[in-house]
Amino acid sequence: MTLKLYHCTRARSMRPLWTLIEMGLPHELITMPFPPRVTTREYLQINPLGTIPCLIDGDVKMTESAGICQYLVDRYGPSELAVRVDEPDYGAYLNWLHRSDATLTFPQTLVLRYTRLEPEDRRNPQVAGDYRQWFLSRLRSLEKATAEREYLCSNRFTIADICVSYVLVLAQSLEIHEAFTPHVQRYWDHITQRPGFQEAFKL
Ligand SMILES: N[C@@H](CCC(=O)N[C@@H](CS)C(=O)NCC(=O)O)C(=O)O
Repeated sequence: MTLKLYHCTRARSMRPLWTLIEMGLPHELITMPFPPRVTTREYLQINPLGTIPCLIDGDVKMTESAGICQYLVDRYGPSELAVRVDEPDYGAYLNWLHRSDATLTFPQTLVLRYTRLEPEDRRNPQVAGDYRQWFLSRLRSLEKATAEREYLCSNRFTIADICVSYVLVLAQSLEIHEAFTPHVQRYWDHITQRPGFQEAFKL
């Protein structure tokens, strides 16, 4: 059974795509123009939310990017990309996985929506500015973490790095340049040298 991933270039589906590439797992990639809710109406029959990613693995259907990464490493591991329950950083690992989307990507999506996606007359500089600031203050946790270590958990590259680095992909595309504080910038320069990142970034 082939893993099937629905994707839009450089959207949150980049997280599971990068994980699939790092793990060398065979998969079928379906790339759609963004937003699929509008460009690819038939996609709503696969994921009624209209959001990407969507992973299909036999009877399993998943639509949360960090959850899909966790599923892939646990279901198709063992993989060094996962932090095991018996490792000291297991709690930090789960915290970064959830923080990557709930705390760090969420405010960016409001910036995206109110600066670019809405029609001109519905754009809202105040909402965009407030959530830009919200994002930057939440991102201070990453500056602190990367000042102290090369990778976020267990002294190795894991899906926590994949999920959090995607936040920086989005920050770059939204031109939130202040996100790249000194240690975050060094972390980004290092992580983006990975061939897996480069491939997932361009697909
Ligand atoms: N929490 C979900 C959010 C998924 C999501 O909202 N994806 C965005 C793209 S990054 C999307 O599909 N937006 C299109 C839309 O809302 O129509 C995740 O982490 O995968």
